[in-house]
Amino acid sequence: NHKTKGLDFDAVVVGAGFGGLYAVHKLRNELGLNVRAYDNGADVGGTWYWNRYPGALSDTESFLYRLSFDKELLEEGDWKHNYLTQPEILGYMNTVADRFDLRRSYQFNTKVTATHFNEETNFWEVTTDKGEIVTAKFQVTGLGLLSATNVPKFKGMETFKGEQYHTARWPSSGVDLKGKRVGVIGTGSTGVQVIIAIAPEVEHLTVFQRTPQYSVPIGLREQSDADKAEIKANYEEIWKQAKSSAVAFGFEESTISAVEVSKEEQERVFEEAWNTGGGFRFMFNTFSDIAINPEANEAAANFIRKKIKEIVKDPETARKLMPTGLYAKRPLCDNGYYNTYNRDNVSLVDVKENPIVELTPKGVRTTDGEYELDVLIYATGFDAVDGNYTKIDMRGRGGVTVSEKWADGPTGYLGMTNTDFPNLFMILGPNGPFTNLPPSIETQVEWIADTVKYMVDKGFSTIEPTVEAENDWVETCRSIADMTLFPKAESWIFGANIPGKKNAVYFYLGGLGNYRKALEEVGYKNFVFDHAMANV
Ligand code: FAD
Ligand code: NA7
Repeated sequence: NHKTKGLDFDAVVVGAGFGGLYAVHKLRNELGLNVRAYDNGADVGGTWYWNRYPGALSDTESFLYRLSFDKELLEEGDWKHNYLTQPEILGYMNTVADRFDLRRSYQFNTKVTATHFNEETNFWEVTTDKGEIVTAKFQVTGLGLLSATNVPKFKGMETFKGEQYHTARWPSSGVDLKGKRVGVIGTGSTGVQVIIAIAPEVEHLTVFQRTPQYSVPIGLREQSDADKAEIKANYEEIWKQAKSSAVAFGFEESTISAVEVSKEEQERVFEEAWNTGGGFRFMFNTFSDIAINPEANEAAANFIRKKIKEIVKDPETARKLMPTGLYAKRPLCDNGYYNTYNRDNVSLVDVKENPIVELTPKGVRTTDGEYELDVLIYATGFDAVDGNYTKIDMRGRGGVTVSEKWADGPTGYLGMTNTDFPNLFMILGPNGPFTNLPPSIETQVEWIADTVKYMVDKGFSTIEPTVEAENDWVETCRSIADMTLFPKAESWIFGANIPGKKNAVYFYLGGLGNYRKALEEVGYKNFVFDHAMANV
């Protein structure tokens, strides 16, 4: 009913993860818009469609790794443990898709390859790898922030005679690892999970570690029906608290400085958090300054190093596993990682000490020898945040490409919009919140839907932020990041994990509560509507 001449759809939505699915629901079911959606996967799920590797588990607790907008959906939610396995989350995404009848708007197995803003019509022209071109007034991208895979380029990769898989491209038919010699490159969140899961199954597991990580127990346990009923009875409060907190992981961030309490008290608090489980909990629920004050950070780091030394029996392996740098990456948690190295069939290769030289037909050659393998697993992470954007030939005003626009690092006003790219709404775009993600995704999709409705009601053709507002927001993100220790640790949070990638501020580290306040306070005052007409 909003169809204009030459306009195929009111909105195109890209992505069928939490973000894309909720966007289709809001725009199509609530606003009554004509929506076309795409995903290059064969079905819904996004992250949880692709990441089928053994051991894949959420590190957000089950009760909070879901959408909150629908009371019945929350009420019907079910889970076994306090964390969710990949099949459980994928099952949940399917429930969401069925409940809101979302699949009928999607074309699956279809990649958006190009999208150009036409300044004469004010429409986006969206091209797919199936050769289709459609026009839409609004474009909502839920391309995923940990979605574009990072596969390092080793010499001789194509000569390896065994099988090679990236964890986020794990075949849905599974991979038979029984009795095989398996190598894993990477010891981030994913590597840690896959290592624990496959160690008991394989004949021998060789872990190629470049940088050791701090990891704490996840605290995996079953949740009784009574526990779940209590959570459900308190959901309103729970979501209110999460959305006004910083990291939205379901606890209050601590306000006590680690350096202002005694060593004994530090130890007690860390021990308690270690026993409770959870990476974000360990970093943010224990003390207020672990991610801020080097001394507090060192106290937490020392505690974890001490645990590694206690758990790992072989002193040389323990030494290699002990990180020496700051505890300032996304805080990991695991279900028995360090203990896995006490198994006879698991060995650790430090590829910082002995770098990988090449892949050979038989396996991996490092500077200290050749490791023969049947299967090599890349747990090497993602080209995070902008990785899927720069893969699309995306052009805004004046034909500027997104790669040109983001030459100094990707930017997004409020994490969602961009000057030069009118009517483009990014879900989890650059400079958005760093949290348990579903509540941030919901916050953004709700803002996007409200904004679209506002435009439709007022009859506006275009919206874009002002240059000043975008620059100020990027500056705000930079200054908040600089108050923390995170920029000093090399990780995907600042683009430091990809060779040649711009080291920039990719997130708003001010917390979800403050982010939501910022959205409320800003209103539309930093946006320009119908820019072209204003300039006539
Ligand atoms: P995604 O779920 O990544 O979906 C994006 C979709 O867009 C993908 O299907 C992709 O193929 C598609 N797409 C991209 N580009 C194109 C294109 N050009 N054309 C067509 N389709 C395209 N977050 C947490 O908060 N807690 C956790 O415990 C947690 N665990 C995680 C574990 C793993 C292993 C990974 C990889 C991520 C985890 N995350 C976690 C982050 C997770 O990505 C988000 O929580 C959330 O799933 C993101 O949803 P999304 O809809 O924004 O993107
Ligand atoms: P991460 O956290 O980026 O971890 C990737 C791992 O792969 C990390 O240990 C890297 O070592 C290692 N890596 C990457 N490239 C290489 C090369 N070339 N050689 C050796 N080792 C390499 O990705 P994850 O998938 O584990 O987690 C990402 C997020 O997704 C996570 O926070 C969850 O939210 C889900 P490095 O540390 O760079 O030395």
